[in-house]
Amino acid sequence: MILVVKSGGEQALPDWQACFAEVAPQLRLRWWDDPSVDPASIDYALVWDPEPGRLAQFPRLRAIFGSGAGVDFIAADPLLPRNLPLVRCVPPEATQRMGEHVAWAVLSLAKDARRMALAQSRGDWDYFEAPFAAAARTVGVMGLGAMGLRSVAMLQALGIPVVGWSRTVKAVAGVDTFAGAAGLPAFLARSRVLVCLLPATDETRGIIAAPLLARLPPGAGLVHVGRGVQMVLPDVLAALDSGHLAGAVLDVFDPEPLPADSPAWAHPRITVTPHVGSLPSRLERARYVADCIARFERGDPLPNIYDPERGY
Ligand code: NDP
Ligand code: OXD
Repeated sequence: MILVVKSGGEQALPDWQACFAEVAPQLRLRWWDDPSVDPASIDYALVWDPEPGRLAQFPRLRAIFGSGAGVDFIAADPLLPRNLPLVRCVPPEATQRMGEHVAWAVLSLAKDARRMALAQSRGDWDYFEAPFAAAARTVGVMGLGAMGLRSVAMLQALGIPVVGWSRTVKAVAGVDTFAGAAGLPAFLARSRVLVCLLPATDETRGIIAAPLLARLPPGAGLVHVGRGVQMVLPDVLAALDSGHLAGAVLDVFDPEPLPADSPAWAHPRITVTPHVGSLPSRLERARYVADCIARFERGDPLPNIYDPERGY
């Protein structure tokens, strides 16, 4: 069985091969652009951002695996073979790492870690008292899926109150939940820190913009880990500069990498992270994909399948 890979650059192929050799030695891994691979011999593909139209050129392809949890870069292909399952990569380590990132970001806003980092870079003993404990401010999590729910649980474990927002109504222990456009204003009014863990869809594009930010309580924090296209960066900068937002920890941008001349880099209230919210190890992802392939070969259902109707 042949699995072609386009994730992490061609230099990552030996690492992917070593990982799969450990968990699925029967799979033969080839780089996506390897000219010696007959397109008709390819069974599976593991990809992050395939060039549009390429997947449709593999006539025997049986399933497509995203190398991340968000598969928007794959689903954007107008020629994507819609008859094949497109599986999001959500091993346990992915949600764990996201929960850690979200908890770190929320705590760093509460502690004003950005202020401390700037003071340290100046050699300045900038003594200040954090005005509140993290547990005194409710965190609003947008997106109560695999990533959102793990993040909620980890925030709760820190004693931080959480509210949640999703497309459909959800019951989550210990969390007041809101759903859909009708539930958004009440959810935002409760969110002293807003965490975005939404997938990129037509509905969520540009959602983090002035109208939404205006509904947050004054002095709110923002943690963005969804997708860059969801955020109107000039609106976030304006809200920070007016003081309506107190701080932001931003992991995803449009475009990526964040251009060198972006005002976000040097902004005193923004912590920039380079799209590292959750990056499980290749071995963990290989184990997950190998397990999915084994299930698929047995005829068992696959987990975390992208739904083109919902767009995520
Ligand atoms: P899931 O599909 O498991 O969950 C998505 C959640 O978003 C669901 O709760 C869904 O609602 C909600 N949602 C979708 N559309 C809307 C909408 N229009 N309005 C309100 N809620 C909506 O996804 P994951 O949790 O696995 O991942 C979420 C996203 O996180 C990924 O798509 C990706 O963009 C991002 N991500 C970023 C990473 C990083 O490193 N920065 C790493 C991993 C993921 P419902 O429950 O009703 O279906
Ligand atoms: C993902 C990501 O979707 O890393 O997994 O952004």
